[in-house]
Amino acid sequence: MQVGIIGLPTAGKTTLFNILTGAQAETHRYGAEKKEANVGVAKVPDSRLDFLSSLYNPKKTTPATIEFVDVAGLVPGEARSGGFSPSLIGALRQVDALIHVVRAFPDDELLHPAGSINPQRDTDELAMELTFADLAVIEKRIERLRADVMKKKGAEQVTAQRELEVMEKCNKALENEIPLRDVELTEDEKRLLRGYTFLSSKPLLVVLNIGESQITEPPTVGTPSLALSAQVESDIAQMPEADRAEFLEALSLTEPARDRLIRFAYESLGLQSFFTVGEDEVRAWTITRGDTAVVAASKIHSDIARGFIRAEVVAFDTLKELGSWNAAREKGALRLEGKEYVMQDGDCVNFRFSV
Ligand SMILES: Nc1nc2c(ncn2[C@@H]2O[C@H](COP(=O)(O)OP(=O)(O)O)[C@@H](O)[C@H]2O)c(=O)[nH]1
Ligand SMILES: [Mg+2]
Repeated sequence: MQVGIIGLPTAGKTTLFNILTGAQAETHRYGAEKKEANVGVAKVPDSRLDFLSSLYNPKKTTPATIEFVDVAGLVPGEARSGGFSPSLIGALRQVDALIHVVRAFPDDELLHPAGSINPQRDTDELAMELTFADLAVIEKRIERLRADVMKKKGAEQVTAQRELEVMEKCNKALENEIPLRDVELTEDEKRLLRGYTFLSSKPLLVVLNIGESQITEPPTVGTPSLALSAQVESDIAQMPEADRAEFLEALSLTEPARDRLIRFAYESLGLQSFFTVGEDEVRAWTITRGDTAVVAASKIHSDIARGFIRAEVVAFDTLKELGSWNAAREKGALRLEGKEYVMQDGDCVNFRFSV
């Protein structure tokens, strides 16, 4: 799973990327932003995993992870002159979700590329650029499909006709500035769109990068957003653990934003975790909401999915309450589930399989 971090130069993307991944990629203050992307991995914080680890004391504890890509190269106003650059679009198509970093912090010595600080404008413009990029693809596709509907016969014609209808529905939404993620689609329609990588259909989180003075009263933009000060968060991350509490309190912050942001990204991607436990390893595994037990098994090993017999499942809260796997078994809290069982967030699982 990969989350792209995008936004205008000086928004604080690379600063945020470093906080999330613990990397030390170069931020910039003067001159142009470098064009290469930074890629790094963040561990998904999960107090449940911490608890299980304290319960089992395993040799190894492995958290779920998300990959973040700091995608540079956004130039303001590009949409109006024909869209994102092809290389930027290519990079954005690869990711599963987007974090848009919007600059709200003032700094007279750090020139905003549009000449002024205006978070609402920057938020709206990026949303529009995503919409334009999708419109360009859809308009071309519609032309093609119309021709196919005229030319083709039988089943092929029916298929083309169906796809054309979905495309026209999407086209209409985009023309009304509705991103594709907000368009209601039937399962059939979703299937027809699966091969496309529309940018406005990806989950999008707006992060407002605020100045220290704005922490108590952050500005808002019309869409759901998370306000944090990348500078402050970066200072916290570099500070000895012992000094953090006092520093947070002095700024009226309850916790670093890092963990909250990673969890938010995880959830907005529709992801959830299941756990495997034991003395060797306690581990969180990533699945998508709605995944079945056999899909979960395949994340661990294809053999486990192939030879799947039953999954022994106990909810995290139950395991925590009862204190051990054996206690759960004795109390009858351990369920035996089949391949088609729909996994719940926080399930602790032991797969029985034979190969
Ligand atoms: N005052 C202030 N400066 C920041 C903040 N976040 C980033 N910066 C500074 O803004 C400049 C650009 O940051 P960078 O992360 O390179 O932005 P990018 O161009 O979006 O990757 C750097 O000099 C950062 O130190 C912030 O929250 N407050
Ligand atoms: Mg950068």
